[in-house]
Amino acid sequence: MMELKGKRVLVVGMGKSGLAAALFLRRRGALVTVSDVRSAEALAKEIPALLEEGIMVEAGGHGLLTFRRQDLIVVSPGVPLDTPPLAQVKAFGIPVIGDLELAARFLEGRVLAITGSNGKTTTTVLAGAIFKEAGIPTLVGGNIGVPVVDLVEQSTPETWTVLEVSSFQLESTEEFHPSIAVILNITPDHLDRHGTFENYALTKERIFAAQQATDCLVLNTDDARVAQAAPRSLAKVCWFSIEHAVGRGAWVENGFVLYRGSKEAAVETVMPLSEIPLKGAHNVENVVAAVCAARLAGVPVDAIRRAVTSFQAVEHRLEYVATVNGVEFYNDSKATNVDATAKAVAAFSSGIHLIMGGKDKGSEYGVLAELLQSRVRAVYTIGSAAAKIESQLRGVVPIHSCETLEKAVDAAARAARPGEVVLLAPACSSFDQFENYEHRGRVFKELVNERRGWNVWQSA
Ligand code: UMA
Repeated sequence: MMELKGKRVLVVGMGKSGLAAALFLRRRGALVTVSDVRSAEALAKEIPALLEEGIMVEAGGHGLLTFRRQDLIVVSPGVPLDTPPLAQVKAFGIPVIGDLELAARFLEGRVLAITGSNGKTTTTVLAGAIFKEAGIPTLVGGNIGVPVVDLVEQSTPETWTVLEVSSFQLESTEEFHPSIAVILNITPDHLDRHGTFENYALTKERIFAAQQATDCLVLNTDDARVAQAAPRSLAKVCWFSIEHAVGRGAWVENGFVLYRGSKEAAVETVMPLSEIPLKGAHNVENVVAAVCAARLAGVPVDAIRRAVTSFQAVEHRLEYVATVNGVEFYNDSKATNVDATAKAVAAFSSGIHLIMGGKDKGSEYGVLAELLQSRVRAVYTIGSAAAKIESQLRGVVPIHSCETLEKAVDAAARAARPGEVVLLAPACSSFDQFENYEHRGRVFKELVNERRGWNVWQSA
């Protein structure tokens, strides 16, 4: 375990994870400074609470001198490692780690870590629910919104910590060592930060970099890029698939989820697909991945089945909002990349009015053309990515330029006929018009719920 007492530690970023890290480090006796590019005015809530704890604060930018005077630097996930002062101090030999690595050095018990471009949150919450159903002391957190550092002090040698981990967090790991690691899928995302798809994929692979032969790596055999990772792993590789049987792992066959621990072991029937309460083939993948991880951890089949059957969709992930005048509204605000939007669209057979747009992340929207043509009646664009989306999807389906979510919901609701669907699945991040994807999803739900009254009034 790392000694922190008396060490000078700089935390970069004063968001959720930075605040958690700063307070944790302070409790362990470190001399902590937090640095953020936001102004002191913008951080008026955070700064007094930190000063109160004896933590120093630098607001309005990252000063090189602040960075040079440290024994350790802890970066928040959203801070790129090539941010100027960070890149410079690395050359002076000051160790730079992320919040995940910091937590990993103190967490007790075992870790199940889940990454992937899409489905991480649902799989993490579901795996956590399965472990809890089996009576295992379980903590759930990470990229999901609960800083992993906040779980450290609750962990014990008996705990399973179920973590959603992002490429941003994995970029700066060294010793992070999950007993079970899961890679759900790898499709283009965050190319603005990682540069190329291959760099992004290799960053995801860091989830198993410190694993050993006694650990397990669960891979999606249906995803070609994920499957390529297997030869680079020292861990026991297990597979999941919704398309065919696997030698060791979980899969779908004849309408059932099945599992076997090894090629020689008997096949276990976990549950019928009809009992999975979530919409979309991608959610079947998430369930099968969670089943595989849970069985590897020794969770009995009956606890898995009970937990899956009673599982509710996580907020903002293809979440049903309401039916207004026969039109169903779904909130998939967490569809922040093109692949997630494709999966959301694929969950409905036709009649979709799709709201897309936000802040572009260097994505290619043209790959959606075929899918959109067969299922989507119209696209309603919002945010700064609108022009790019429109130019890449021109002629594929009718496109309405709406600028704001409010106008898009209004236009889509007016155009949709009973039996059709209005789907928010933006394929972009939210930061141009909203605080984050949760804020965007909440605004969408409020707009939909307002329409419930509006429609009653209209038809009266
Ligand atoms: N900042 C700087 N310097 C910079 C960049 C940012 O000071 O160069 C500051 C910002 O001004 C801000 C703070 O850093 O005050 C924000 O830090 P952050 O972006 O790391 O955000 P947190 O609030 O700490 O949230 C992070 C994760 N955010 C990101 O990875 C962008 C959250 O994931 C996570 O839930 C939370 O930690 C708790 O673990 C969100 C996310 O969007 C959901 N993740 C991406 C995704 O899922 O696609 C990876």
